[in-house]
Amino acid sequence: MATEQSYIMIKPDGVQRGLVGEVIKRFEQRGYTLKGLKLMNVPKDLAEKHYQDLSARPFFPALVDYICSGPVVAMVWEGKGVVATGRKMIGATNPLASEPGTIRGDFAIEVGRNVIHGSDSVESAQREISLWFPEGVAEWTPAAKPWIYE
Ligand code: IDP
Ligand code: MG
Repeated sequence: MATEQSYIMIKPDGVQRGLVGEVIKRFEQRGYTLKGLKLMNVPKDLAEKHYQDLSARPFFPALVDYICSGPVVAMVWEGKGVVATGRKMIGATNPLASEPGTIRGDFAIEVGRNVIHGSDSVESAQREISLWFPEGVAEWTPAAKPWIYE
């Protein structure tokens, strides 16, 4: 199995609204493996680095303020196809365009309060994981692995 990882982050609105357990439940139940997890307040420079590709966009200052407005839950999830599948589970950037059944489609309305982040490619995931987890992540193999992968 490829050890593909994705950086998944519950944004401050998701934490404030009590959606931490719901999000974790969905990734766990799909069969993905939690490799890193922490609740943290986000320093402004970290938010700016995370969203550096969007720095020229008019909504960038509001986006940074949003991410720094309360604690986030930073996570690393691992498993086959977790980057692309994680994006599908999260739904479209604009929650009004997110399908019901996705996290944003079930729990959000506005793009500036869309509950969750997920890496958009394996390369982005590697960059984001080293940014948010410079200390590294946990090493373990779930006992259920042979019941999830053939
Ligand atoms: P993504 O989170 O679905 O990958 P990106 O285009 O990478 O979407 O944008 C990052 C985040 O910036 C979005 O999740 C959303 O919170 C915010 N954002 C994106 N577009 C807009 C916008 O047009 N107005 C306000 N916020 C936006
Ligand atoms: Mg993105």
